[in-house]
Amino acid sequence: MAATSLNDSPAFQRLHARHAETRGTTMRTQFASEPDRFQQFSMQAAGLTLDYSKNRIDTTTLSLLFELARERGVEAHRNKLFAGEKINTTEQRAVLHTALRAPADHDTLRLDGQDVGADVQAVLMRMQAFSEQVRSGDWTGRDGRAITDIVNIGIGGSYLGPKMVCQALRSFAHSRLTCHFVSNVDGHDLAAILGRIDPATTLFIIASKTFTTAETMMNAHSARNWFLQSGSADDLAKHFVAVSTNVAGVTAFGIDPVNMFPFWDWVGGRYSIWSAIGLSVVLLVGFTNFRAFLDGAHQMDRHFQEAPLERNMPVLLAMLGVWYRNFHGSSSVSIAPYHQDLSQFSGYLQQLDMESNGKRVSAAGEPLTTASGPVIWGDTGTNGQHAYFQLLHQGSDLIPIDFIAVLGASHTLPGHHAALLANCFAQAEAFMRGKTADEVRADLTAQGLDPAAVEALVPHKTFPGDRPSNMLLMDALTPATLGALIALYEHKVFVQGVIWGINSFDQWGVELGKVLAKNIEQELTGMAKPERHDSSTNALIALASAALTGK
Ligand code: G6Q
Repeated sequence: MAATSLNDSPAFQRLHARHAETRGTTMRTQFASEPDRFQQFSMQAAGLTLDYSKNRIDTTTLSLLFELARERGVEAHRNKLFAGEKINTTEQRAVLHTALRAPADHDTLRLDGQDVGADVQAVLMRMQAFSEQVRSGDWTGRDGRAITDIVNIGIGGSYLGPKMVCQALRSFAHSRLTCHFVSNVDGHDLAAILGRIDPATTLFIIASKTFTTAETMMNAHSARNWFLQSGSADDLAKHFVAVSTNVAGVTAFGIDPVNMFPFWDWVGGRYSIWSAIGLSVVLLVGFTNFRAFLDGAHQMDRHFQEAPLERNMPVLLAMLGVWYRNFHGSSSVSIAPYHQDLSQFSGYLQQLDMESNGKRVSAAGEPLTTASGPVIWGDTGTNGQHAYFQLLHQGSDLIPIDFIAVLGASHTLPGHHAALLANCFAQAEAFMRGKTADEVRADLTAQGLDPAAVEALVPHKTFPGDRPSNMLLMDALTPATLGALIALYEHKVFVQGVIWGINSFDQWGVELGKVLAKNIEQELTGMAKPERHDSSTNALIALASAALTGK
């Protein structure tokens, strides 16, 4: 990462000055005076169109943002990422999710003696063969019937990606197969699914990179116990497979390594959908579609590697985000997909972005002197409109929004898609334009309200506008465009990590609570004597102990 602090970067200082200079300029006036703003501030890559014209930018601000990207060494860091350098320095790991989606004939990479490309292709071939057996019905359960239900047991990166992608590609799903996802250690999660499935036609995928994650192990053991209530241990092999890097752990659990799909420590959990962690996706939509998904991401990788920073979609998105985070004080970004099949997308991005860039020290361990990763949140756009969009339009914070819209629908219900897109575009327009007090006054007067009533309502019905948004468009939601969309955000997050000087690939912040939970669980179950915690934690443990033990 860049050695100097971000604050000391000359471009960063100039951007502060630029922010002050442009304070009085609104997007509304810019659109009025720059008729080709869309042409100037939109671009295409890997099947995606990005309209970034509704941002508080002009060419001068943008060139300063690219200057900052260069000063922070974005190009050099990008090259290190693709070259397999161990840029996850706290874990001494390479970060090679891009190698998972490279085509078979791509230049291969050697990492610590491993032929990365060959290993990736070998696992993909196994996933293909297995998925073809399950999908054709040749892989049968214990009584000879074909598999109907797939239950992916995993959490975090071993859950969010497969769940989001299975949902996003549901129009490509095999008609006999349903995928379920269990992540929560809360038994209500697993119990609800076990109540709906037939063990004889269910395939469990135990998805865990480490195969030690407490929630996943507890759910996996409970699923196996449930299965054994009606079946024999000899049948386990037909119904349990694993995705992991831990052969010993998988074997100890009782899954034959033949039924284990491996990946490697250079695949971070939140970047693992492209690996065998995507097995549920392959089963649901088939290998050809999964390959198209990888290819879409690879197209975005190539664009990210090859396009100059000024025409580089992930870099653009990243630098716009930096502009709002570091110069406008925006502490969150709202994601608004206008497609029901992308209803899990914001949750997926939440992990990708917040686990990667939610850090307050630099890669070198120094405290950061500027703000870093924002809060990522959102829901499908239409639902958000009827809930929190109020705050986005008229609240006191400036929250940039990423709209995601799909021009074609995969259903044939008349009218719906035009209504959906109209809402999406109208919202983006409303955020940009706002509604002035004079416009409100004119409207209310035309409706016949008396002047006193008009003036009482004006402040409430005025919209400040000048609220920035990006619009990401694709012709259709396909495996390829979905792959490109995810890769776009991965690289955006990477670039922002470089600007802030942090290691985007570790996640130490999730560890402390895990350790404390282990201790408290022992206390709750009577395996250990209650420790001296603070008075709040002591009281909570006492209440829960009483409820759990009935004493
Ligand atoms: C992601 C994180 C984390 C991880 C889960 C599950 O980047 O590392 O979300 O994916 O903790 O870990 P396992 O796959 O090892 O069970």
